[in-house]
Amino acid sequence: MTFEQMQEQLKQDLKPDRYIHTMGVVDTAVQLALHYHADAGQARIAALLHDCAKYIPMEERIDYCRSHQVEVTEAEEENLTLLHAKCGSIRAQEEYGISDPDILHAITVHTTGCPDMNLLDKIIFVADYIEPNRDTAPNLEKWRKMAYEDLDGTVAGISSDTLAYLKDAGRPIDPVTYDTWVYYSQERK
Ligand code: DGI
Ligand code: FE
Ligand code: FE
Repeated sequence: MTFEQMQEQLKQDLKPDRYIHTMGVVDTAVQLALHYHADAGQARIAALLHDCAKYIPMEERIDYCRSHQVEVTEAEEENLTLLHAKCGSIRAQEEYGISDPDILHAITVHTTGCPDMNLLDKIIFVADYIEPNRDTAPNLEKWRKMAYEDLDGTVAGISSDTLAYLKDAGRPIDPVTYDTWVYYSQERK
């Protein structure tokens, strides 16, 4: 499949707002990849497909993972929203013909992050948060600028804001989200 074919298929898969968000992530991820000398082709595809499972019904997500031998954690069982990341990686393989493990990994970890991410993972994690169509998160302007100066610091900042938001909203925290914050904030001391 060409990028344009994937883009066309994705447009059918997502609601208009989600498609607009996705194209913002594509632009931002490519800019970050060029800036940090990562592979812009990989970044473009990972960004395009990162939310491709967003519409899979919550009640189907666990079975979709298990039937593809993908493990579901306790935190994911309790917060099915989180599973759009792992389901997205499966869907990228099955429906978009992606086999590049780097792209699939970046999709898998895009919501919680994880300790010791590779460059592509961090680019997608950060681009998802700072893309130009997002406007409700705190400190957005700060992270948008910092992303081009200190990518690891930006990962730390974004995970810190996400944890604060989750605590405030009384939503359960996936230990991986917490581990990401610990890893990237300690790395900086
Ligand atoms: O899919 P997007 O909306 O573009 O962005 P995303 O994949 O980063 O998902 C964002 C949502 O995921 C946001 O509402 C915060 C939530 N999230 C991230 N980490 C955790 C979490 N939700 C829970 N309950 N627990 C987490 O640890
Ligand atoms: Fe997402
Ligand atoms: Fe997203």
